[in-house]
Amino acid sequence: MTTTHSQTGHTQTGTADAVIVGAGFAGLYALKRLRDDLGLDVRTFEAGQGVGGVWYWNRYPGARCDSDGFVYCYSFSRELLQDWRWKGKYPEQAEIRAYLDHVADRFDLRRSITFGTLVTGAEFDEETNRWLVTTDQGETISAQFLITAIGHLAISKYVPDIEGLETFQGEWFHTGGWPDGVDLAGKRVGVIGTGSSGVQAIPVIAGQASHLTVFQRTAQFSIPARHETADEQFWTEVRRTYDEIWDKARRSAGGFPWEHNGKRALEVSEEERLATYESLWAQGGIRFALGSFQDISYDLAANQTVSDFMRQKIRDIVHDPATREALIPSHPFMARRPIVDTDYFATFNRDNVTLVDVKKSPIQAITPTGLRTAEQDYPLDVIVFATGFDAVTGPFFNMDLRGRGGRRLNNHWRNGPKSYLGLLTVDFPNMFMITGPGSMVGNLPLTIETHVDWIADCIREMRASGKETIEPAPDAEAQWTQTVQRQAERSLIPMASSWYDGSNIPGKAKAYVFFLGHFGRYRDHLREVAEQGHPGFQLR
Ligand code: N01
Repeated sequence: MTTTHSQTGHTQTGTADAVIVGAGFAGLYALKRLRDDLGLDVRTFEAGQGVGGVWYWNRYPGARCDSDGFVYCYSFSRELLQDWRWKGKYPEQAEIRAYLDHVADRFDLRRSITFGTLVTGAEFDEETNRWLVTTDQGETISAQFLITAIGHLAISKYVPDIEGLETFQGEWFHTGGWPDGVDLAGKRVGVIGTGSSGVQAIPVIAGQASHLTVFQRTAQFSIPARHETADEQFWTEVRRTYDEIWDKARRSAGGFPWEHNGKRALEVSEEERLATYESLWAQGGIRFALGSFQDISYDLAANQTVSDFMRQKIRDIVHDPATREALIPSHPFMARRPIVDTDYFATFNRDNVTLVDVKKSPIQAITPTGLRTAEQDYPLDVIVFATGFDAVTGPFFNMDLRGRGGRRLNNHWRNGPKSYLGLLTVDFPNMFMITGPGSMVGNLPLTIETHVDWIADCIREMRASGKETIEPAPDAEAQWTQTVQRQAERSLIPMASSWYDGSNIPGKAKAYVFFLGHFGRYRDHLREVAEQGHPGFQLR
């Protein structure tokens, strides 16, 4: 181990060509590409004791992928696809971890990963053009490239500041950091929050607790998952059509092998419209959001047809009139990230489940024995915070990142995150962000592969041409950041507040965090930028 005193004042304990932060889907694939395909010396640091990233931490009851497993996986290796099959349509959290364990073993990735180690900061040294990356275990690694594979949601759990939480005599947990061995049997449980995590956890907790009280601030749309097991015939078909599936997904709007039907919702008869929604509803899952009419995500009148269809479904399921009305969302479907559930609305027909509308009757305090709203005290043994995350920027700000001239990332992003193409940001040379802010989202494993491949090709070219650093030109970053905002404003996203614009966190700068364009065209654009010699980037 070398020990060097650097320009930045850190005491260096080791070197690498690249440091990767995180060992989830993004970090594992980046490690494979950079180490095995480019031959770089790579160190990966992971805060968890195992691989998985967000899937390592999110172990709440009912945690399950809400995308179809056959495309929620890597596509880079045909052999990997041949030797892995999910048990059913939507893999459970533990199954996804098993998959990522399998990937780590199959490609011998663990020897380059240091587990249980949090990257606490990194500083760019302008004299050496290298990053000095520090960890909570006392390491300071000098590396030319810093790859953030930190995801959008891990490590940045949001627990609202509710008076009295420290006085609570029961147990409380956040869905994003669920410990092993929690037993809810026979307990009075309160769940705060009805986003994707709450909606998945609520039906499962209702089956375990003696009583469940759901504290809902905003009613949500949710699509039935229609989870089912996947048989041999299904997998034979997936393998037979492997190329077709991935080709479609890569060219699609959302990174999935489904497209809208090319029609506008109001150009067809009501009969055809309803038949379209009914058929997709019966299939379930994210396909319902992507596979109907082309204009439901940006045209309010078109959207009204699908939103009303879904509101009626809630009315059909929920028996109690007051509960039913409280569960009807007022914002348009797709103004927030779609949620996929198993028996969510039916859970409110159970005798042991109560819905409390905390918009009408706000939470006032947590007491030693439960939770108090403006109207009533609710005695509880366990409180579950399904209250989300300081998303996207939170995991970055959790580290002390300093670029050129010691400039801090949270200063550069104080009015909202900025990037060029979601990949790099000004004054932070060679800090490649995998699915960073301003990147396209969609089917995340595929977005991750798109980014990692671009980054690996870029590094290969830099090395071949003797360039030491890459960073965006300030005007390219400004323009892209504006494009990201404008694209979101053209959709229905501004009609609801959520983590997509930072408004879920009190005091956070309001800015759209993702590019909400067309996935296939975004991929084409990235490829063109690379082919044209990286216009918009400064290579030195
Ligand atoms: O978090 P959220 P999440 N008082 O921010 C409520 C991914 N994910 O963990 O809507 C009362 O969506 C808040 O209320 P409101 C997925 O990308 C994926 O559920 O702001 N309530 C909301 O109901 C997802 O989008 C999967 O009014 C408060 C909830 O807490 C993302 O993670 C599974 C409150 C937060 O919802 C985040 O989902 C799970 C307060 N003070 C998650 N503060 C799968 O793939 C917040 N809330 C399966």
